[in-house]
Amino acid sequence: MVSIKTYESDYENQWCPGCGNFGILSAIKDALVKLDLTPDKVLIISGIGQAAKTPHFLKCNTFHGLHGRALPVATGAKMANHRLNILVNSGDGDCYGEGGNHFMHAIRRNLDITLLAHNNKVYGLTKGQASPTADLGMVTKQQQAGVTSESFNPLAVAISLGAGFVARGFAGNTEHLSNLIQAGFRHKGFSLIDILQPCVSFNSVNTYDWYKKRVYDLNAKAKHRTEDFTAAITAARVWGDKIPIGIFYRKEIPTFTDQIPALKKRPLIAKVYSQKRLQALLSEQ
Ligand SMILES: Cc1ncc(C[n+]2csc(CCOP(=O)(O)OP(=O)(O)O)c2C)c(N)n1
Ligand code: SF4
Repeated sequence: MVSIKTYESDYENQWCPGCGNFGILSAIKDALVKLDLTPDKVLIISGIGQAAKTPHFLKCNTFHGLHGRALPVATGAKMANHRLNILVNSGDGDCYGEGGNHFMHAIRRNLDITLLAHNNKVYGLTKGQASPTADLGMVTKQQQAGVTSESFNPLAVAISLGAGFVARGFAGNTEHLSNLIQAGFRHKGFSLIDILQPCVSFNSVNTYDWYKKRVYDLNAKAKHRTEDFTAAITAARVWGDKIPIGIFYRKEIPTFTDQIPALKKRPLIAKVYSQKRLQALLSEQ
């Protein structure tokens, strides 16, 4: 039987005490246990950054890649074995900055994976420079006169690109976040969960208290219809005194691997191939 212990690794964790990543890690473990997934069926992939260290702390199949390149790795892994449940852990810089191009194309392809973007609005590992999601005017050690560019809105971008599952969680509400992760895993196709993650060392604005005063569950009342594209975009643009969390948009669309005939019978890794025929093909060149 799968339990939290099943997923516990013995790597030393050096995240700052109080970092929002701890809440995210707990929610991931809780979700994997509730989904009753054994570690052999799960692959966790990341790029570079504090968020990207998450796979070290989970005992299952893991891959720690290059900065911004978790999604291309996930694409290759899903092609090789489309039966794997793939979770990508990325920072806001890693995912929306360095990896922005891959973010766009993973959505467009509708790769069947769940992406958790730990959004602390800064580059945590490199000591707090503003990231693409930092709000206009935010002061950091590097942006002493305040951020001058508009904040990148990952939810609105994902919805407008046609992503089939778009949600926002909060690291300070692990039960709600675990439910979102479970729903993301169950969704067949690309699921994005952007997670409000306090960075206690380099972001003194978006703290636990700041979020706790503002977040509300978008799905608590039946008013928000997750199949309504316009309502989803409208909700994704709400930011300030009130910040919605929950599922913004949901739609089933054909996945990337489901449309590839060669993957219908079995995963590529289980395919028997003839070395002789391969040699013959290569020698034709
Ligand atoms: C191509 C490349 N550029 C820059 C770096 C340096 N670098 C390492 S971590 C990092 C920031 C990570 O920030 P983010 O993705 O927001 O994650 P966090 O640490 O906040 O979780 C940077 C710029 C790198 N490793 N590779
Ligand atoms: S620097 Fe920020 S993101 Fe990194 S471990 Fe510390 S609190 Fe977490």
